Amino acid sequence: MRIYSAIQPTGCITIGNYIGAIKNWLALQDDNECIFSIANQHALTVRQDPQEFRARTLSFFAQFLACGLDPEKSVLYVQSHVHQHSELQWILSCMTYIGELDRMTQFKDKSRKNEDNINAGLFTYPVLMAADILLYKADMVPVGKDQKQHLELARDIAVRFNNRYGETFVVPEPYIAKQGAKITSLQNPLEKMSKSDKDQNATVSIIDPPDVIMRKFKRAVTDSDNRIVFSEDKPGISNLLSIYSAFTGETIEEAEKTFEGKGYGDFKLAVGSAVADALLPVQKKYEEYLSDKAELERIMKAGAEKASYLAERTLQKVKKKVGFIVS
Ligand code: ATP
Ligand code: LTN
Repeated sequence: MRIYSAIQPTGCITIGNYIGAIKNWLALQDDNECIFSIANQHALTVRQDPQEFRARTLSFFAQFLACGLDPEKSVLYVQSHVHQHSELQWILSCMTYIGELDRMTQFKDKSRKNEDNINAGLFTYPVLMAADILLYKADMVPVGKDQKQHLELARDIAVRFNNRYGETFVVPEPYIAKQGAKITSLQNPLEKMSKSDKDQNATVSIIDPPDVIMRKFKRAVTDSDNRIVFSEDKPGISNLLSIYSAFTGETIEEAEKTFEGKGYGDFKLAVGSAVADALLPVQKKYEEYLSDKAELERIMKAGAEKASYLAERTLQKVKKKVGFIVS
């Protein structure tokens, strides 16, 4: 199967992104044709300092590799290196209705959070995402729950195009893991853990040093009683159990047993050290990759070449179908 997914280079890669996205990607890359990108054009919908933005893109790419995404198995690239995304986005935006974009909850959320910068890119963001996916004829798109609505729109656009111009696009299926699809903030367990959260204690980055990870878990918000069980009325504890389970491989039920009779304090420390231990080898590799920028850029460029080749084939077909003169 052809798999496509992407992550925006904003903030830092959190354990939410790791559990909800990267961990699933790693499991898929052995038996599928995978394409993963750093969606830096999407990230431009919020203001970016150019120097920081460039450095963060490079850092994200190094983190991809450090997590175990393998350029020999998967196509790994940076979105802006493949111009076909923007070209297809224009064509698809002429087939997307304003009413459809207006219903997107992420647009509403992000508009509320960036009242001084509600730009057109924020509004048409899902069309660019549809272009990303459809360019590569992806069968399946592994994402967290928050992206489900965008994916449904991508499917609608694909079907609409195929109906109007004849079979062109593969209609992609979402792949949302049952567990860990929504890791929540350590400070507000009712909200998703978000890369761009300004509260440093709300998120854990995969490159946070062990002492910082421990401190953040110690401060994590829990609930009033003292039972460590997974349930809807205990969002803080349930979130910590999900994180623990994702990093140790224990099921939620096993983890509940492990912590039976223990207090919240001990539990939070145990979750913190499970996360810190699991991330240590990733952090070591990250430093290695980042210390050789030339090699990093070489891998990036090779990925972009592979991606461009695939993207161009689809784009040529689309251009012909809509009636552009192609050479
Ligand atoms: P931002 O805060 O900048 O919007 P984000 O943390 O939501 O960023 P994205 O770049 O939008 O991260 O998402 C990358 C991938 O990680 C997507 O597949 C998304 O669904 C997944 N993801 C993001 N946050 C979580 C989370 N808290 N739990 C599980 N999966 C998540
Ligand atoms: N919008 C996504 C990131 C993203 C993406 C994609 C995910 C951009 N293009 C294509 C899957 C497929 C996000 O914010 N998580």
